[in-house]
Amino acid sequence: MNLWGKRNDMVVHEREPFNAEPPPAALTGGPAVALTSLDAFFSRNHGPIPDLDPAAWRLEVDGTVTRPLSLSLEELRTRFEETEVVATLQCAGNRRTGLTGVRPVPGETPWGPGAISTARFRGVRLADVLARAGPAPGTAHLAFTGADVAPGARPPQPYGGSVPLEKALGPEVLLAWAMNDAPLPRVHGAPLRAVVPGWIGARSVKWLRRVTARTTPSDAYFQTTAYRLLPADAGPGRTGPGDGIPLGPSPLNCAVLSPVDGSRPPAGPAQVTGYALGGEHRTVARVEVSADGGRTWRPADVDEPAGPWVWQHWRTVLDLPRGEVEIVARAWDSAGTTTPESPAALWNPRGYANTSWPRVRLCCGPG
Ligand SMILES: Nc1nc2c(c(=O)[nH]1)N[C@H]1C(S)=C(S)[C@@H](COP(=O)(O)O)O[C@H]1N2
Ligand SMILES: [Mo]
Repeated sequence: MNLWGKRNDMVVHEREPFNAEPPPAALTGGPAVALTSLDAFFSRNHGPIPDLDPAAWRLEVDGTVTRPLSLSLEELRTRFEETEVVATLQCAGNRRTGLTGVRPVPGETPWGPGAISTARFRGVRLADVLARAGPAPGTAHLAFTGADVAPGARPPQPYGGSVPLEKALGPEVLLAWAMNDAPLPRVHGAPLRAVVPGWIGARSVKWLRRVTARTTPSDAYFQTTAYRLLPADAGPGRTGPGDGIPLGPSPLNCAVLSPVDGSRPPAGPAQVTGYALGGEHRTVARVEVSADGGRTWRPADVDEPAGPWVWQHWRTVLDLPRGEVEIVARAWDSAGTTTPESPAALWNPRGYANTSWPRVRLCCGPG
């Protein structure tokens, strides 16, 4: 069916809004291949995909600035220095199914380990655009507003979110019009999207219309209410604007890509592969894998990071016994932080930030 130019074997959780993740095998690539092809890159949407005319489109830069700007694509391309960043985007809901195994998470997409992908983005630095507009004293946040309207937001509204000024000024934060050397696909935000490496995907706003300098974070539902980590016991009636912890930087995470959960490989030596993503400003320093549910561990070979904002693939060979086998993985980052074992300890009402040890259950037949 090739929805939105994606490969046929995407796991489509929802068609409208379109929410789809690639099968694990599509994220493996060859050794040391960090980039995800455009037809496999996951897609997370909250409303209908806009169809914007690039010739008529303009970016407004407003709010607490001394010179508000209105820029065409051509002006963005010619008046600012072009640059690139290779970035892994990860949805805050990646690996949510590990939490729904503890307790249901009603109303949220049941993402497996594929709500994460990596691309080379090309565009201009947000910091350069902001410098041209001249942020007024007191500016502390930059809010992004997209052209899509999210019917599930309360009230329905354009998708939006913000990042603090100190993050927005980082040279890695781009306004991007190209992805893997191709024009930004419509489903990924054409003609222009924000790319905020190291932060949850929700802050990389697509179909960008407006960048607003503010003294406070964005008022958008997706900043005030969604994408916040609520206490485990917060009932639906007790979750209003401002509740919980607003999610920003992505935490250390790790997943198994092969073998696939529920498969029946032959017993004997098997290649086990996966990815890990360090937290912001950190790399993955160690990954260990177990074939006996976590009693004994083997170190995996971890790829060198292809850049400071990029996931790292890992692999090892484990000897799989016959019968029921549980493969488990855990990771450490360059600051010595490690991933927590228990999904029960991480469960939260919206099912965000599952960083617990991934578990893959297999039934291994005769070799
Ligand atoms: N305008 C707009 N931007 C958006 C979204 C959206 O629904 N609308 N979804 C966000 C979320 S939650 C994620 S995880 C990423 C996904 O980016 P992708 O679809 O390019 O993979 O886009 C973010 N930017
Ligand atoms: Mo997301």
